[in-house]
Amino acid sequence: PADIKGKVVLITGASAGFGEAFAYRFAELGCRLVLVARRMERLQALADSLHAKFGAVGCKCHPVCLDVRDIPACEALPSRLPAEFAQVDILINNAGLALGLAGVQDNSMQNMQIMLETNVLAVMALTKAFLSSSMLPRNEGHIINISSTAGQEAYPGGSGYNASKFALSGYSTAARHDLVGKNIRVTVISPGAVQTEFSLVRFNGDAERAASVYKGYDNLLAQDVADNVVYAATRPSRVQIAEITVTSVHQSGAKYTARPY
Ligand code: NDP
Ligand code: 8X3
Repeated sequence: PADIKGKVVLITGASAGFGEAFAYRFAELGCRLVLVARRMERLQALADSLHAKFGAVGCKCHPVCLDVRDIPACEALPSRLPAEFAQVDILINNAGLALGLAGVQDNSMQNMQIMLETNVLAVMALTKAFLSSSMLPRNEGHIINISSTAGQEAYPGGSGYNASKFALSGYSTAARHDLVGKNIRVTVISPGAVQTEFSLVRFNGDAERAASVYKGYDNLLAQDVADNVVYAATRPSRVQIAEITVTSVHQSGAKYTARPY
C-alpha cells in the first residue's frame, strides 16, 4: 500500500457511524483530518481522542461545524481551513441520510428536499470547491463518495433515498470522465446495511424500529466499510478503484437479507 502519512483527509459526517470509523483508520495512518458535521461537541471529543491515541504517529485533527446543506458555506469551506489543513488530498463525501420509508404517493417533499440537498447537492458543492482549491492546482487528489446498495437497486419505500444515491452514482461516473486526464481519482463505495445512527435518523428516533432492521442476521460493521475506504485510498497513485460494493454475507441485495427486511 501507498504511505499516506501526512495527507489531508476531509471527512463529512465524522460525528457518528461510518465517518467516525473512517477517522480512526486514517488517524492511525498518521493523516491530518478535517472532521465535518453539525454536532461540534462530538467532533471535538473525537479529535481529542484521536490526538491522544495517534498524535505520536502524526495525526492532527481540525473539527469543523458545518451543515452541508448550506451550499455557500460548502463553497467557502476551503478558505476557512488553516493552512496545514487547506490542501485536501482525500475528500470523503460521507454525510448523508434517509428520512422515512413512505411510498411515492405519500412522500414528504420536505424530506425529499433534505435528502437530495444532503446526499447530492452538498457532494457537488464540496467536490467542486476542493477540486478548484486543492486538487486541480496540484493535479493530485482523491474523491471518495459513500453511496449505498440503495444506489444500485431501488426498494419499496426508498424512492427519495434511492433517487439520491442513484444520482450520486451518476454524478461520480461523470466526474470520473471529466477528470480522466488528471491524477485525480473518483471512488464510489456502496455498502449494504450497517447499524449506525442511520435507521434511528430514518425512523425519527424510534429505537425499536431502527434496531429491527439489523435483527436476525450477521451484520456488516462500520469498520468493514472503513477497510474498503482505506483500501481505495492506499492504492498506488496509478490505480483508481472506481466502485466497491460491500455487504454482510447475509445480504444479497439492497433489501434482501437472510431474514425478511
Ligand atoms: P449516521 O446517521 O450514523 O451518520 C451520519 C453522519 O452524517 C453524521 O455524522 C451526521 O452528523 C452527518 N450529517 C447528516 N446530515 C448532515 C448535514 N446536513 N451536515 C453535516 N453533516 C451531516 O449514518 P451512517 O454513518 O450510517 O451514514 C453515513 C453515510 O453512509 C450516509 O451517506 C449514508 O447514506 C451511507 N450509507 C449508510 C448505510 C447504513 O446502513 N448505515 C449503508 C450504505 C450507505 P451531524 O448529525 O452531527 O451533522
Ligand atoms: C443504507 C442501506 O438498505 O438501509 O444505505 O437503505 S439501507
